[in-house]
Amino acid sequence: MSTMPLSATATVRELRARAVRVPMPEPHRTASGVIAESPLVLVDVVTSNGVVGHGIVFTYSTAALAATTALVQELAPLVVGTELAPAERWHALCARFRLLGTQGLVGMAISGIDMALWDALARTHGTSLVRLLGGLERPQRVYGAVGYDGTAGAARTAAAWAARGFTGVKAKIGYPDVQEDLAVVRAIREAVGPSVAIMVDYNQSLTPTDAIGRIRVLEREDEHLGWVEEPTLAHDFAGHAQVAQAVATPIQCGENWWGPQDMAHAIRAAASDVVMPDVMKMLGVTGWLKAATLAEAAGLRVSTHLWSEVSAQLLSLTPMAHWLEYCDWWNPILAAPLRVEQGLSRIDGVLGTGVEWNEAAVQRCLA
Ligand code: SMN
Ligand code: MG
Repeated sequence: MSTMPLSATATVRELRARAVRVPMPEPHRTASGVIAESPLVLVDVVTSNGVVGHGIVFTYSTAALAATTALVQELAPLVVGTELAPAERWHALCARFRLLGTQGLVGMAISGIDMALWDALARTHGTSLVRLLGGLERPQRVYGAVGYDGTAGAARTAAAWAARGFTGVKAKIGYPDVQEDLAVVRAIREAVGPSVAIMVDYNQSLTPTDAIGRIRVLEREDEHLGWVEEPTLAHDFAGHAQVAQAVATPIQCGENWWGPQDMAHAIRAAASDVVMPDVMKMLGVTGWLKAATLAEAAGLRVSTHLWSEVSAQLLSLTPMAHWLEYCDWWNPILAAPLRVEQGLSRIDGVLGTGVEWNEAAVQRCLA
């Protein structure tokens, strides 16, 4: 493919949405439920100069897959025929849904479209998203996920990440007793050695009071956890602030905040010491960039959630970049999954957001 700009301007000719169910080799367990497969809406925008941009919507539950796919498709009349201008389209789509609201499926549909539009724009200019936005490819530290799999399972997974050169791991905890949380952290430390960062994720499973009690027990240990994630309900900003005030370990939130406005409210409430906005729930690339600006102004370090390919581009552009969450669940349907070398993301030479389908695999996973 030529790297010459095809044309400075283009219009959107077509919007397509397809539902796939991508199996996971192993289910991912958390204190708040199990993910055994990835229900995804694959969004394609085709431009007037023949460029195709791609976006991914993750519906978490298969129950939401058909409805979200239909919703993306229903938005076609608001996108097809417009100039390829993602930020402009984002504002138009958000304004169109002011009365219904942009949380939930509507926001997810807007996100998928927004990601596909940015991807198409970067590809139209023959470059990557980060370069389109004026940045450079900065390698980011990545961490690997460790499921709610007990001490032996957690230690095994953590050791595998460390053996691959990852310098951080994040474990799901929130076991029936805090002593089990502690045992998992100890087992992971034993398995990864002294220099790998350990983060933990309660996935909203505790009350603020229980969270303070548990984190204090974890802090009695000679172990400095990188962060404690979502100890209580994601939208209990006051509860999170109470926990953050009471403990020394940084509190991490963001994956469940809907759009930059939620981010602003959470920051105002001092709900989180570090933040990890999710590119889908932030309403796409456009929303995520606004969120990162809010974090920068508030002096908060920024990590990402899932969407490794797009997120590696976005963190590259973020001066407060902290950690990139590595997620390989969607690799089976990607033509070129994110490259990680010696624990760092590598995006040099990537076109657009880097999301491109392995079409044969997509065909096998169609829902
Ligand atoms: C998470 C993400 C996606 C599904 C389940 C759990 C998680 C994370 O909380 O931090 O990656
Ligand atoms: Mg989490």
